[in-house]
Amino acid sequence: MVKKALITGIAGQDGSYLAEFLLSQGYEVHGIVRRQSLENPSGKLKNIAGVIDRLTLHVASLESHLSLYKVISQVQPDECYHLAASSFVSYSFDDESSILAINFNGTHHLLASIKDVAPKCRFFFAGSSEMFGLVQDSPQKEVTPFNPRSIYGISKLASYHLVQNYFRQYDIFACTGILYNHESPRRDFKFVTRKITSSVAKIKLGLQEKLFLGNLDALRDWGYAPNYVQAMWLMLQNSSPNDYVIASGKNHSVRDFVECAFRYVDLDYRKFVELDPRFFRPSEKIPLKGDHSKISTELHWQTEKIFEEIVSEMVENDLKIFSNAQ
Ligand code: NDP
Ligand code: GDR
Repeated sequence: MVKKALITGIAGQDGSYLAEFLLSQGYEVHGIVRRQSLENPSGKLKNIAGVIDRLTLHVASLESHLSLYKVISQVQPDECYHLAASSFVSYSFDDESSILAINFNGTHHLLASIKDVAPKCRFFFAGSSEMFGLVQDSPQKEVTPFNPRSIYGISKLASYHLVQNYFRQYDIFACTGILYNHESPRRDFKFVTRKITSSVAKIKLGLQEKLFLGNLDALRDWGYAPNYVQAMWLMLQNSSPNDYVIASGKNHSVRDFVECAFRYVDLDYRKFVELDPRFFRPSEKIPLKGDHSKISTELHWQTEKIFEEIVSEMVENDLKIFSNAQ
């Protein structure tokens, strides 16, 4: 029997890689997109353009319980990967309602629908290192106490608790991957890595003069997105639902990323980078860095691509995009 997978956020960075991976494993792949995405396929659906003919897309939105219920009833998936979210982290708490409506209520609508009409469906939830927030220890493990400081982190942590309770109360195979930052040429331009690599490409091609950034000393644990979606799949092949930290286990600063990206095109970043207070966020005293030993030991997941390789692949890709656009 061909397995059916449903991916929310299929046109996002992770959703698109996961769709390709599941197709390569012989799955029938269904994905949820918003109506606006179908109206602008060359924009919002570009990440899945290469495989769109092999996917079945459904229009639904995380804010609408009914739309999700209908998709789950119709598809009857064996596995559901819940990746859609309002994924940009803001510390301003100025848009709490919409972030909670999308990230928390959306997770609830999906789980409740699965419980009612597809209780055998296995459920993966994309949690985040932002659930740990202000930490006392580094690296963080699955047992590290959570202390989120953004509404995004709170919405992910609340969803994590909901996911655990759907397993305990209703015996749904539901689990959370606690994902640290992961990047790729499909990363959205608002995130710092893609902002840097696209600017480096444009500066090299003479299309941009300066790159304005926030805190260059902020540390992140950066991994490779195609590698992280394999961890999601492994988690749903497990004998029982379990939560795992998915991380590279290494810290680099934004400055390291900038230096590496400019070096790739033989430029000195100090001539082009300027600080802009608009992009500053309070930095962590103890950095977010994950310990992936549980998933490596239990599910044999291994990290792929070192930091420098990820940076080079992203710069190379942006050089192609912006030279073709000229
Ligand atoms: P993206 O931002 O690239 O993709 C998110 C997707 O969610 C987009 O396709 C977006 O659609 C969709 N979406 C947003 N709001 C809604 C809505 N209301 N209804 C339906 N769909 C919606 O994220 P990533 O692929 O990078 O991340 C995947 C998941 O992993 C997210 O949940 C994120 O929070 C989490 N995560 C990601 C990390 C990372 O480093 N990438 C690290 C930790 C966690 P549209 O294009 O229409 O906006
Ligand atoms: P993050 O990613 O907030 O970690 O969330 P982002 O790339 O936005 O920030 C990473 C670090 O870079 C610093 N920074 C800047 N960030 C942005 N966006 N723009 C800048 O100009 C800039 N200058 C410095 C930030 O302060 C931060 O320290 C990502 C998302 O994918 C979430 O969905 C996910 O949950 C977390 O990673 C883990």
